[in-house]
Amino acid sequence: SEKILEEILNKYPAKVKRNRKKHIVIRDPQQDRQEIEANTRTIPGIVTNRGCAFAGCKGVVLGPLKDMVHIVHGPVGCGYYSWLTRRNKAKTDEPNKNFLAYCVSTDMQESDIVFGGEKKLARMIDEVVEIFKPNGITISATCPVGLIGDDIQAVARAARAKHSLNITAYSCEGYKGVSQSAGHHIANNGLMENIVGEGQMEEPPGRYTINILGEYNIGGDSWEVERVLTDIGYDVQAVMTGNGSYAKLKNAHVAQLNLVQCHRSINYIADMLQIKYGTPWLKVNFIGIRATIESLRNMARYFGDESLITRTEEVIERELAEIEPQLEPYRKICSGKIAFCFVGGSRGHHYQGLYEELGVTTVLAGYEFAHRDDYEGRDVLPHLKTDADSKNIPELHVTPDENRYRLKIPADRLEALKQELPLNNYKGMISDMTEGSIVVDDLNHYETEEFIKIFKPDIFSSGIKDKYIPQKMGIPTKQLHNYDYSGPYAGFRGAVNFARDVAMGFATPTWNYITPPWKGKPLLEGTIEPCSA
Ligand code: CFM
Ligand code: HCA
Repeated sequence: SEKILEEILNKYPAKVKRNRKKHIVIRDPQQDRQEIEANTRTIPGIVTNRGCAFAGCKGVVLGPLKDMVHIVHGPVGCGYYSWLTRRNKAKTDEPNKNFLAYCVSTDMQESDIVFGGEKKLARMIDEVVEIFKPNGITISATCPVGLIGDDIQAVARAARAKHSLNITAYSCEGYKGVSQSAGHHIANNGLMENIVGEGQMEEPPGRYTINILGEYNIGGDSWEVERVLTDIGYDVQAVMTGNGSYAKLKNAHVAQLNLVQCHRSINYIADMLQIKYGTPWLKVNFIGIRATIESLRNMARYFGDESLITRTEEVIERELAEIEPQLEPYRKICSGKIAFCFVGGSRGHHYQGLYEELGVTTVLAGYEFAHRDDYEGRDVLPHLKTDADSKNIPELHVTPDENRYRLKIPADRLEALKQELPLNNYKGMISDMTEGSIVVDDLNHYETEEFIKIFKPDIFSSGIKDKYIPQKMGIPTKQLHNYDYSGPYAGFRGAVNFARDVAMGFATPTWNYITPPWKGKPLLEGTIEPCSA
């Protein structure tokens, strides 16, 4: 495969080849550690799937908080782009306090760019407070805001004092980083600084109170996870941020354990909650049956209570009895197939286990914008160098809260558990991949086509931006961002939905009928005449 890879890369100019080579790894389990380059600038014009810092901040992390109004300060297109396209679902808890269906933008015009948009933004905040009476407001900056120097932080401070409401601004201009990952970090800092801990609760509401971090309720995933957790006996205080709310998030400090589903988008808050309130975090994965079972067992071991451990096993047994017969027919259709699994910053890893349970082997996987720790594991963190691009994003340094910092379990028990459970740890994607499989960071259009020609996958899972390339090559696709309007895919019942949808992709005869138009009829016709001159 080294040779084939060389052939693919040889089509590039030398400098591009040197760059891209560092972003591609052929898995070799004999090697202790395999390095990959990640979180660096995309080569201009190479056509990849990445988004911007605004998308990561407003679209991903802040947007799902349903009882806040999220103002997009900028041209209206940025507002439209982040208007529920991600399918982060929400149910209303308080009457008239779910604003997710709205797209609220200052709709900057040329005159605002020339003369400044601060006044317009301030007027809009007044209007939003008057019309919606939300529990809070976020303001997210788009590229022009930073370019013209609108001081959205000052506008937010003034509005906060005027309305006595949690109104905060996020300087997440699209260009702030090399991808949406920068926006996650900016949003994490802001939520930690302005919302978490604002609540008055001092004690956890239940015996086993947890937060779920990095779960965005795409297609209803967090509802399926919460159904099982609540049944076992957990109290879910806050979900960050799927179906989430300011009302719940402000008391997230009371949890005794934080679960981390998507490490990439929320690891900053996970670490800060540990430092400030003493709450450890556990890396979980509720995608896939085995991963779900392991996560549930690890949670029960953390709390260490015999009755919780027994209840966990009862629920697992009951759920398996329900889903196993449903999965059987789908497994028959899926077994022996091969997949590509390329998603943003965590699903490229998480879905491999679920595919495997259906008998589908992942031969190529990667992330659009994850960092080296999401590939190589957190052990790599001390070796990461901060470059000019990462220096753009301020680090927020928190300290232990004088009144609220508590050891949730005795320190020696925590240390012992760290040897057994992924507590404050994530081991990344690469170590889970099989020999000879390909790991690609920031995959592009050209490489997509080349890898498809080599591996001829039976299914290509990624997003809206690249799904048409394989489809035109006659290969079924599965969007693993928005789930193609289906879901939930998480937890036990979600696995059945996924199996059904993927099996449907394999079973449909559609793909055999695809003949590209140029194979039927030439797109260009003509004759070559001798040159008369
Ligand atoms: Fe985390 Fe996400 Fe993902 Fe992500 Fe995203 Fe997403 Fe994603 Mo699209 S937070 S990194 S920035 S799991 S929006 S819900 S699907 S790219 S793999
Ligand atoms: C984003 C959001 C996105 C895009 C999905 C896609 C999502 O990156 O801004 O490219 O198909 O999940 O909605 O990742």
